[in-house]
Amino acid sequence: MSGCENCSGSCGHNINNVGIERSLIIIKPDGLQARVAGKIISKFEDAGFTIENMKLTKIDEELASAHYKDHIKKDFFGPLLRYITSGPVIIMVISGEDTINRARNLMGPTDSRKAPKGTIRGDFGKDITINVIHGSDSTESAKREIGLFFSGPDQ
Ligand code: RTP
Ligand code: MG
Repeated sequence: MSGCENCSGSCGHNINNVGIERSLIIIKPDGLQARVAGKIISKFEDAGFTIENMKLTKIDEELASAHYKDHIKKDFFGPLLRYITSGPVIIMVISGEDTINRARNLMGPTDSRKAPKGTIRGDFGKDITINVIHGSDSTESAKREIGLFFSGPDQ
């Protein structure tokens, strides 16, 4: 991976463990509203991921737009922005082997109605927008998103 040789593992990879990756996970507002955050966290722990950081917060429009910048021109951006800023969320950094792929498999596909039972979206999501969880889609995205939500002395 280029550009992070000296990062000491602060980006989406760990220089000491080949295959160890990080992902930024968000339990979206519907997850807290339905009081299933604990069950979702348990699924990550049961799958062997390490929780490296976690906070309860509310995402404002500016941060939501930065996080979902690739979707700004999509027709679902308005509803997405309203949804993700609608209530408290839990944001976590998890790590483990092949984290990006394994976490997204655990989450299930974007459309909760198509997600198999046993996946997080299959068990707790409602539809293609209200889908209870976010997970980084690449190590590059993870690095950017972790920096966005966990930077500065108070984070
Ligand atoms: P995420 O980024 O939240 O982990 O979800 P994802 O990769 O599975 O899906 P993505 O395409 O990145 O979309 C981001 C979020 O936007 C909402 N969405 N609504 N057609 C729609 O109404 C639609 N498509 C996507 C979802 O909340 C999705 O997770
Ligand atoms: Mg995505």
